[in-house]
Amino acid sequence: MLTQTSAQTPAAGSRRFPDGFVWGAATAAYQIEGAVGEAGRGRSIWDTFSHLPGRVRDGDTGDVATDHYHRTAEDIAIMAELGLGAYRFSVSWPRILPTGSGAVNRAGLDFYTRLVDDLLAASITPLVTLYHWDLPEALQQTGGWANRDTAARFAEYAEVVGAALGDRVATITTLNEPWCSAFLGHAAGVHAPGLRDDATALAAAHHLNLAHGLGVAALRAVLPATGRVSLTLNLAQVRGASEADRDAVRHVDGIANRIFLDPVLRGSYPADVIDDLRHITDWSFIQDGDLTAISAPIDALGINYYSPTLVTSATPDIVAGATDAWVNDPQSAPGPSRFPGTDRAYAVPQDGPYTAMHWRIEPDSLTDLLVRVHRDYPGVQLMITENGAAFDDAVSPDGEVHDRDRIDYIAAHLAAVHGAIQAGADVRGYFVWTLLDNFEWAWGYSKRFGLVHVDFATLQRRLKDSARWYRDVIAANGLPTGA
Ligand code: IFM
Repeated sequence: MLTQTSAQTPAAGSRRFPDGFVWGAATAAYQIEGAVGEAGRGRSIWDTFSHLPGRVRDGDTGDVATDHYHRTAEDIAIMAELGLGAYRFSVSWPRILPTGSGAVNRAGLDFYTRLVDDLLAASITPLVTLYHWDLPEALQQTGGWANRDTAARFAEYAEVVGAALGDRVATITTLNEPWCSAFLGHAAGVHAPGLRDDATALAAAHHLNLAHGLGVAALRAVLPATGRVSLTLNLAQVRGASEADRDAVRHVDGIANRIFLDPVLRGSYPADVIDDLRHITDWSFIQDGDLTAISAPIDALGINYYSPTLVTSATPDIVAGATDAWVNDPQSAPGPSRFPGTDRAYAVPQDGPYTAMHWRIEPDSLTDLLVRVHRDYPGVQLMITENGAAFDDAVSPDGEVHDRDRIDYIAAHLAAVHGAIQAGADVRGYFVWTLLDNFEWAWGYSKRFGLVHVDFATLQRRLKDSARWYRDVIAANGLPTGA
């Protein structure tokens, strides 16, 4: 295995975070809200996809989810009890614009207006993500992200939300994890809209980048001067299984990371990525002016990290256990998953320890990733907008959820973030994924990531041990001695 130097993490007891460090938790609309047919909300591609037979484990859907839509007061009270400084949630595009564009659904906007006001009243800073995968179904009918026009529709939506909430929201994030939208949705087919076409996936990736850029411009036009705009990427920390796998590492880093980072933060697509994938696309969907729009300055980059990625150039038949590429990827869902062009690289099964997603636990990779992004893309503030773990939590006979493994996971990753800050990375905040157990996409309700246990039969909430532990971390602005 290629080894990388990890920044040294400091001794336990010295892990206080900088003053002003933001402590939060994150969620996403379709994963928690439920109420899919209420108050004028339109259909999203996840409503459609989750109702298709065989696409989501056990036939689960987000129809009810955690019923957060009706339980916002209870959920905000939980956040306040934990002492969260900030709450990152996503707005459901089809609640605001039921057919993706045109007339605004006032009731949808009112829901988020109340949510923002109630958070502020509880002294919790709201951070809004505009797109966490729930594209209005009507826009899918006109091609979805494969259609360039969808980027323009996104900018209209960004303007509506920015104008309504931008005076009270700290940061508006355009997209969450466009890698997932483009590649899990259009190449692997394991996320909505469930397509398997590499050329379409690459067009979708570009149109998502364009949507981000047009969205930034639309937001800047309506936000106050203090308004902050960001993008969240799920970046992969890629390593090779052997010294011979350097080209596989370069290739996968290109299509996992640099295909999003470079246009946004450098104003160009990486030449090697363009070359690697010419056999799939001629890239003619990139038009004059697109890269100028995409590289509009942002105020922060959100990074979501769960697990490292190990790759090889060897063909799968000679790598025991290797499958069609990416089955080990942190964001992948059950079944075969792949990147476009991964005939050059395959994911290699990694040793444990694992979370319940079978994702290897390796906190040092987070330090390395943050230091690398800080080095290669200097000048942009970083936030960990998602980090956390699913485990097979159970309610104990004493009525509590003793999730020591989640505490250990978060503690180790916070130490890794602290190490990155010590090494110079400009990391301003950390958001646990996630507040509540919820609808984990193609895994349905079978995977529990929450600080708060949800009984999906009764919808009762119950703080896990990790929630109380996180409350103490926030209060101390750092890890307790020995954590
Ligand atoms: O649940 C997801 C979230 O929606 C996006 N990032 C990864 C999480 C865990 O898979």
